[in-house]
Amino acid sequence: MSPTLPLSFAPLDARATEAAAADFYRSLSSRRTVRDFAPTPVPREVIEQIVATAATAPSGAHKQPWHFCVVADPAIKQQIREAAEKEEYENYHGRMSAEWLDDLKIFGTDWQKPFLTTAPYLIVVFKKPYDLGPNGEKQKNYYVNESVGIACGMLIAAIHLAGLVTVTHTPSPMNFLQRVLDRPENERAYLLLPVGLPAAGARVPAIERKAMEEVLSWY
Ligand code: IYR
Repeated sequence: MSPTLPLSFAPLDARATEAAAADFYRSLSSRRTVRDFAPTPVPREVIEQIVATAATAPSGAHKQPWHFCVVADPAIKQQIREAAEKEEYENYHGRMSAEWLDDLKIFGTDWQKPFLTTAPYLIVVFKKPYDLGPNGEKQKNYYVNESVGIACGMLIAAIHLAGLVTVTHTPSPMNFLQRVLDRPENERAYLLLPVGLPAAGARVPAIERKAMEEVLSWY
């Protein structure tokens, strides 16, 4: 039997549980995806704290199959923007279906991605389908998409609760990120999150979330 520890757990009474759940809902429900960033600097410590929070996510066999690259260097941001816009140009001019383009109309997106250079940081999340052992041998990871997806959800919540904004950007294909950031062969770019403060006067689409009865069924 491997070693165990007593669980550190602070129980809440029923009323405190209800209040805590409601407070957390209120905090997260004000989150909006933002595409217009202010160039205002954000302390590195805040970003480090946010990434530390994401890295507390549960993962298959506790393999923690993620790596977070934070890009603050303007030259590297510019390189990423150029490569992403090249791919997005192709997406918007033939690779995406008419139905897809129609679904995106309300967001007003196009192939240009100025947020990749205006946001003070780009967090590029990599997934690791396998780890490399001391002799370069492949060590399998499990439920990698689920694990990294959960970590990204926690990252987005941490960004929001720190008073910052982001957009979940998935330039497609995004393998150029592995090359630009010179990442090892066992890492695959998973998600790109520009992080910072919203531009003055930033606007967001007038859209609503689904009603509870559409998203929840009790049995
Ligand atoms: N990746 C493209 C297109 C795009 C796709 C979806 I689905 C969105 O919700 C938003 C955009 C882009 O970033 O413009």
